[in-house]
Amino acid sequence: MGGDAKVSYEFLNVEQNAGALTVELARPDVLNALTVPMLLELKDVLEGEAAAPNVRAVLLTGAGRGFCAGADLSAELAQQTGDGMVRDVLERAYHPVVRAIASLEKPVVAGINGVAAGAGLSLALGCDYRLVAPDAWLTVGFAGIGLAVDAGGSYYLPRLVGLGRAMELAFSNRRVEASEAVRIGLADRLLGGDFALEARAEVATLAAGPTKALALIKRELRASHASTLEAQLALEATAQDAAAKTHDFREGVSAFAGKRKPRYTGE
Ligand code: T3D
Repeated sequence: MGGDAKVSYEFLNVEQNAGALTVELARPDVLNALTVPMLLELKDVLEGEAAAPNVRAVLLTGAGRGFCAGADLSAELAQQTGDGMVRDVLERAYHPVVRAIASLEKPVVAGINGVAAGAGLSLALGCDYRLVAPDAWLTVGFAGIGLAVDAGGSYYLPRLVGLGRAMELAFSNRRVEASEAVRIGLADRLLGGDFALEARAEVATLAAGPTKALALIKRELRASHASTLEAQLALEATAQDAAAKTHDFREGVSAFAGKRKPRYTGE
């Protein structure tokens, strides 16, 4: 898909503007609750369109008043009572999405436009960072219906907010307002004004950035939690070797010398 275009999937709205791809979860009547077909569509978009070289940053957000209310409780989840059925859904539908977000070599930003609950919050936590609307709120959700945390939430939550706070949020299942979410690291920045517009503008700015360097930064920072200082220094040296060979590095230095704004191409 080149230039400006908008494609409607069955459960997603996917729109590309220059190098920025916006992926909207689109079941607004149920606050974008997740079903297996919807997750498989999301996996296809993340592994297909989003991975294409002409896409340089991705925004994951929700249509309507919610970001995502987690797994669809009305249809699928209630029927998954057989041995291994939930595991199967997680491995088949949720895990590939969580992995695709983590491994995509470009920024993936969550635009939390409204409520984010359960696996909906987990997906947002799996993105590289989170923008949040002032009237959005977040809840870990799972314990509220007698479930353990899934969709990567148990990995990301303690890393983002610390172990004790992760326990408190997951046990209590309480509502976290946008301002508190930013204060405790559950979200990263509150955007006022027209949230949809501002979130898209931020991702457009990322899409005009030095894409290869951003991908290398993503790899470095994502590796850091499971790494030693020595391993991290080695990774930095390898990453910087690669970054220093890019056209965008040469452009960045030349723009600095010329006292002008750099024009990055992602090469
Ligand atoms: O195998 C697997 O899939 C395992 C994976 C599990 C992962 C999980 O995510 S478990 C957690 C599931 N999610 C939840 O427990 C949250 C359920 N939803 C809520 O608690 C509330 O809807 C919210 C707190 C998110 C928002 O409340 P509110 O008052 O703003 O909206 P509402 O009126 O409750 O919801 C609006 C509509 O969306 C409503 O439909 P209606 O009555 O207008 O026809 C509601 O039923 C529907 N809806 C909301 N969440 C879900 C949902 N429908 C299906 N599934 C949902 N999760």
